[in-house]
Parts: sequence; C-alpha cells; structure tokens
Amino acid sequence: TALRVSAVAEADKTAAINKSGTSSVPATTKDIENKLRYLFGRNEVSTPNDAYQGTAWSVRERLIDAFNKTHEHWKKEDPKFIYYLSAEFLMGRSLTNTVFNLGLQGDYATALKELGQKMEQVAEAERDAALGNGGLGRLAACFLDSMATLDLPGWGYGIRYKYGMFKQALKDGYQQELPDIWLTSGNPWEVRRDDVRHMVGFGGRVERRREAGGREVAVWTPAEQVIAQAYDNPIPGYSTPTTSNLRLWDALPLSEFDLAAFNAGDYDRAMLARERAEAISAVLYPNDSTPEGKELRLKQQYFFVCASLQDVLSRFKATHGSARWDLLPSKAVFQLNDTHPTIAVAELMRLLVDVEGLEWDEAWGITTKCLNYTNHTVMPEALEKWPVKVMAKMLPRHMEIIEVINEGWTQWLSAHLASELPAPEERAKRIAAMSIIHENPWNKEEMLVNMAYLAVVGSSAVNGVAAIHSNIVKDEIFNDFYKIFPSKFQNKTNGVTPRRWLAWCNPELADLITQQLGSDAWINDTEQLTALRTHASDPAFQQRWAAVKSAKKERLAGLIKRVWGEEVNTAALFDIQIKRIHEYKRQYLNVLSIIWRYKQLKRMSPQQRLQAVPRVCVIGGKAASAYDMAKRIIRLVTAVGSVINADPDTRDYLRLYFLPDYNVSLAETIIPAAELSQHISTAGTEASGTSNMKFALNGCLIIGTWDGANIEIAEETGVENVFVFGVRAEDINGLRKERKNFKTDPRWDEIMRDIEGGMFGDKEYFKPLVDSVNNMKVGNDWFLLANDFAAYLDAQQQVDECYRDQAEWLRRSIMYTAGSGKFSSDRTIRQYAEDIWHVGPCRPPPAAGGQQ
Ligand code: B1H
Repeated sequence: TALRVSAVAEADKTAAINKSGTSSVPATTKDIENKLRYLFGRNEVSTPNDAYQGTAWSVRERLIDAFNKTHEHWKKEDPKFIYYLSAEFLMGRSLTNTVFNLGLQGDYATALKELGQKMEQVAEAERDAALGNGGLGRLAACFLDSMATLDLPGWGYGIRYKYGMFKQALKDGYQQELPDIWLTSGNPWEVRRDDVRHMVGFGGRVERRREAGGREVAVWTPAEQVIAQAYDNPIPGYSTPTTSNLRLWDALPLSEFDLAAFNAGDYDRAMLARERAEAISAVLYPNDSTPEGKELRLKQQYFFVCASLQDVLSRFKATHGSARWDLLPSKAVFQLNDTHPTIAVAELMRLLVDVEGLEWDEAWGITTKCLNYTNHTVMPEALEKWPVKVMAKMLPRHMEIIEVINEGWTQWLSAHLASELPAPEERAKRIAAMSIIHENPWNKEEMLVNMAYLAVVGSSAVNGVAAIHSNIVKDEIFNDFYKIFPSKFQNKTNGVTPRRWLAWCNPELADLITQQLGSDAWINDTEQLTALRTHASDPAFQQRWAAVKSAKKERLAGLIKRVWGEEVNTAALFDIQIKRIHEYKRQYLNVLSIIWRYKQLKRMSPQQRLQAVPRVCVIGGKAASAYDMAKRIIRLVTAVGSVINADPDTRDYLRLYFLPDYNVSLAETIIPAAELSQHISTAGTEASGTSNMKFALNGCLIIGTWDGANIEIAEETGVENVFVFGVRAEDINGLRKERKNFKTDPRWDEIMRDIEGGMFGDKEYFKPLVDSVNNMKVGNDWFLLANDFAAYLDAQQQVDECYRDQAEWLRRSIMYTAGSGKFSSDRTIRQYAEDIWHVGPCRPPPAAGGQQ
C-alpha cells in the first residue's frame, strides 16, 4: 500500500517509483513546468507562487480523473445520495490535502525539490477558500472529507461567493476589515459546468389557473430572474478512489446587459440587472451566530436552495422519469446545515406540487421524508426569523406554501392536543407557541416566519451537535415539539477530519504516532489512537513527543516574530485561544486573567519571578463587522498586549499577542504548537466547538467550562486530565437572575478599576466593556464572567502547577491524542449515514495501475 504520512524523504524513495519500476518524477516535473508555461506563459519556475500554480494545475488533472471515474460509477450504480445543503463551506487550502489524499506526495515533493522548491512553502502560496465564518462552515468541509473517505455517495451544495470571509488587519490595535479577493489568479480546484445552469426567480405574483382535469394550479410569475451557474469542486477521499463533489452556484444575469437601455443610451441602466444578479453570490455575510435579517441574505438562501433542488430533481427525472416521485426518498436525502437552507421545505413542495403536479399530501410525505435538520446554536438571537412581509414580497408562492403548511400543522396540533389540553385557551396558547408563523414579540404589528420551526415540522430528523447541546435542544428550545415527536430528535456529536487536522498539518506528530503504533491505519480508524495510552508515561516516548511539540512551537514563534517583530521564549507555556470573537466565548475573561497574572508578576521580586511559569498567550479571531462589543474586546487584547509585552520587569514571564486574520491555514500552524487551549464559553452557550477537538488531537491540554463537546472530550481523555472550571448549564438561569446581588471577587474589582482608570489607555473606548459586566445599571453580565472569574483563576493556577511537572504534563498531552478517537468526523458521518441518511458506501473500482 502507498505510504501516506511518513516523512517526505521516505516517500521520495518509494512512491516516486511506479508499478513498472520507472520513476514518475521526471514526468511530474515536466508537467509542472508545462502547466506554468502554457497556462501562465512563464518559462521558469522561479518563485513558490510559480511552483504553486504549476503544481496545482498539474494535480488538478489527477483529481478530475478520479472525480470522473467516481461519478461514472455512481451513475451506473444509482445509489441513494446525500445532499449537504449549507450556506458555508470553509475549505481552506486544497493543494496539500489533495496531494496527500490522492497519495501523490512522493511524486510531487520530489518533483518540486528538483525544481528547487519545497512543498511546504509552495503550499503557502495558495489562498484559503474562506467561504464560511467559523465552526459551522468548517464542519461542512470536514464532513465532505469524511463522506468521500467513507465512499458515501454525497455532494455538498452551496454558494460560490466571489468574496469570502473578510481579511482582518490591525490598525493601531483596532480591527480593520479588508475584502477577501480570492479568485483573482484563477482557481485550479473548480470546474465550471457551462451545461449546468438553472433559473431562479424572485418576487412577482401568483395566479390560479384551472387545468384541463379541473385541478387548480398556482402559477408563479417572478418579477426577476437570475441564472445559477454550477462550479464543481472535486473532493478527494483519503485512501480510496472515491472523489466526490462540492457544487457551488454563481449568480449570473439572464442577459449580459439590458440591450434596450443600452440602445437608448442609458448605459447606467443597461448594467443594473447584471449588478443585481451578481450581488447575490458576491459576498459571505460575516456574522458567526447572529443571522443578518437583510433581504439579500434571504435571496442568497433561496438562490442556492432553488438551484440545488432543481439540479437534484432534474437528475432524478433523467433516471427515473417523472412518474415515480414516490421513489425520491429512497434516492435522495438532504441535510439542512442549520436553518440557512430551510426554505428548501417550501421549495421542494413548490417543485413537486406546482411544477410536477403532485397532490399536496403526497408531496408533503415525500418532502418530510427527504429533509433533515441540524441545529447549531441555542442562542435565541441566532434563531432565524423572516418577516412575513419580506418573505411574501420576495417569495410570494413560498409564503403561501408556508401558510398552508402551518394551517395543516396547527390543525393537526389542535386535534393531537385535545386530550392533553382540553381547555380551549390553554390549547390555543400552546398552538400559538408552536406555530411556524407568529407575532414578533417586540413588535406586535409584525408577523414572522420561524425558520427553525419550519425545519422541525418539515424534517424527518432533527439533531444537535454535542450531547449537552442535543439535550438543550430537546428540553428547552424545541421541548414542545420533542414531547410530541420524541424519536425525531437525535444527537450527532461533531467531529473533525484527522487528515487535515493531524496527519497533514502535523506530519511530525503523525510520524511519531505511526512509528509507535506500527502502522498509519489510525488515519482512517482513529479509535486505534487509544493504544497510545499505554505509552503515556513512558519517558522515552514522552521525550520524542516533547521534541515534536518544541519544533512546532519554534515554527509558531517564527510567525509571531514575523507579525510582531518580537522574539518569544519557546520554553514558555504556549496558551492559545483562537475562535470567532463573541461575548459568549469570553475572550474578555481570558484577558482579565492575563491582567491578573501580570499584576501578580509585577508585585513579585525578581527572585520570586524566577519561580513563575513563563507563558506566551495568543488570542486570535475575527469580530463580525457590525459587532461593536467584539471589536472592543479585540482592542482590549492588543492594548493589554502592548503594556505587558513592553514591560521589562515581566516580559520574560508573560506575553500576549493578538494574531490577526485567523483562518483555516493559520489554525493549521497554531494548533500543533499549542500546549494549552481555552474553551471557556458560559456553560450551555457553545453548541459543540470543534477546535477543542483539533487541539486535543494534537496533544494540547484544555482549560474549559462544562460546555459543548468539552464534556465529551473530558470523558474520553479523563476528566482529571482537563482543567475544568465554572458554573454548570443548569444553574445559569438562576445565576442570571441573581447576578446583580453577586458579590464580586476583590481581584475582579481591582482589575475593573484598572481598566476604567486607563491602565491600558483608551479609557472611553473600554468603558462599555467594563459596564457590560460590572455596572448593573448598564449591563447585566449576561455571560456571567464575574461568577466564573475566581474559579478560572484557580484553574489557571493548576495549569501552572501541572506545567512545572513536565512528565505529568506530557503524560496528559499524550492522553489527549489517545482519547481523540471519538472526535473524527468519520465517526460522526457514519452515525449520520446509519441513523439519519440510511445511505451506504459505493466505492468505484481502483484506478488502473494507480494507488489504492
Ligand atoms: C455555529 C452558527 C452560525 N452555530 C448563524 N451557529 C450564522 C449561525 O451567518 N449566520 O447567520 C453563521 C453561523 N455557527 C457553530 O457551529 C457553533 O457555535 C459551534 O459551537 C459548533 O461547533 C459549530 C458546528 O456545529
């Protein structure tokens, strides 16, 4: 079998020789040069960027071969297909992942060496595909990797945003947003399908017509139409010939421009329709967790859902004709990634009833069998609701359909609840609380469509993304629904792909694990990592483990040097918090503890300081552009950092750096270097978290609250190995009520006075931050920072003590990797496939003479 992870030097010797005993390297080298010559008109590979372009366009051909073979096979076999509908796919870079997943690293590493280039540097010339905000979008990307690796027939469907997640820069310590112009030098990882286009309409009116048979049909005449143009992004599985697909839609105008206007000399107007169409797929909304209630956002959602459903139905018709819609649920299953694609409930009904002529009830049976919904958040402000007015104007037929669905639903409810709630007022109250269409509680004039309720009513299965989260889904946010349909509700704890998040981003650790376990089979069977437990206390193994971590820390130190121009002590504890900036994630609490650490160090004598555990703290993450409080938190990090890092008394013991533009690629550098990572959300607020899993996989200890997947990680790793602190989810409501009477810790009071008093400058700018947690007349410390503050400092104390005992620290570090088996997205996807999708593997035959 092909050697996959082991050091490139090893691969050089073996994989570069093909089965006939001849080396394929000269051909690969030539191919890279040719790609550069004929696609870019450049005669020489002289920069890493040249090498990247030549390599990527060369690899693309191998990828497309695998893609075509897979799809030929799937077409022939006609298996049931999974369609993962998501407004976000946070893919990151593709080169390394493609080369490694296809087992081509030997060829390409050697060829590049011959061209005077290093694979690692070449890979860095690629721009991230940042078509997502954070965890939700990255989860979709990990799921695609696992679906292909498990040979599951399945595609992702989404939007080909011209501009992805904004680039973050710092200006004087404040966040600045810059456009993410990622497509300018072409994209070797996509194939434009000029033959795959669908029309998508908006607005207009709905009329009734009688058909010959007397059946009344609704005819929707949209006021505006755009074209959805397909782009396919092949997704290579690991260690299998399967290469699946992510199909993304680009919005194009019906005609290049309005000729009539052009002829009349009205040039501005001639371009208007084009701009309106292109705006739909122009930019990703940069809000992680709070949906944007803008019309354009609803347009984006409908745009990709409508194109994707038409696409699937047209393929279904091509194989099964248009008389057997009853077979659809045995051929297609759709997963709604949060409520963003929930308009699919109404769109599938519209396509089946209005376009294909099915009876309502039959269409409803098919629709609800085909759809499933994953909830990713319990934060009330994050649950999507669209004003009926907006929906009726943009999607008049869908609004009608939702009204009919809701009528049927509430009538059914009324009958169902008759015995449980015989009193009519009681029953009416419950029905109102479960109605898909309801009043806006803040504005009685306005009616809203509750997209989560539409998704629950329109789906077969509803799942949360970690055990605690799924319990909150059942017991709180959808409790009324759960009581009626208990078996509809499931848990599917998230996972991450061990390829990108260990094997490819940390090849040194991967090699060590492979050597220790005697095989690299753990890469697609992460449960095998448990065998590392028996070596956790072995001093020789610990030393090799520590050496890898040190090398990765050196690399991160190099990055800090490039960004901040400062050297850091690589013997210090590397303490990391990287994630979107949000009040509930409590980066602010982290900063408060850093301030306290600084003040303590300041008070010590130089002699005492020698006993302190030195720390390098790193915080990274983007704030949504309109999220004022999050932006202030970033400024607090940089302001505290500049004071601490410049203080000659303490700078040998404590540093704080904000690393700008946190993205997938930066995560791939930071995570392998981390020794302590922070996952400190208020209990009950972080649905799962997925970076916690990536850190654990790379042997990084966790300081965290009893929240999201932290709980399951602690169970797998051993709770005693995790620095757990803070209040529990079940106590939150009571504590919130009592917060104004809570006696804050004197250390907390001191720090609040310091920030207010201008110890870090920017007094005025930080005032709202202080007030939000400390002035009960203004804010209410909704995320209970004060309540958890003392426990957090204690936990940090325990971290220091543990770090002093390196043997114990390393033992724990190994236990984290050993306990990560459960958190492979392969496990998650297997569970979805078995419990929700009912789809099995369908592997194409191996490529002739090729790998695997
Ligand atoms: C998660 C989102 C999200 N939950 C709305 N919800 C968005 C909601 O643009 N929007 O409108 C964008 C994103 N993202 C995250 O999902 C959770 O916070 C994490 O805890 C979880 O790990 C992740 C994947 O399940």
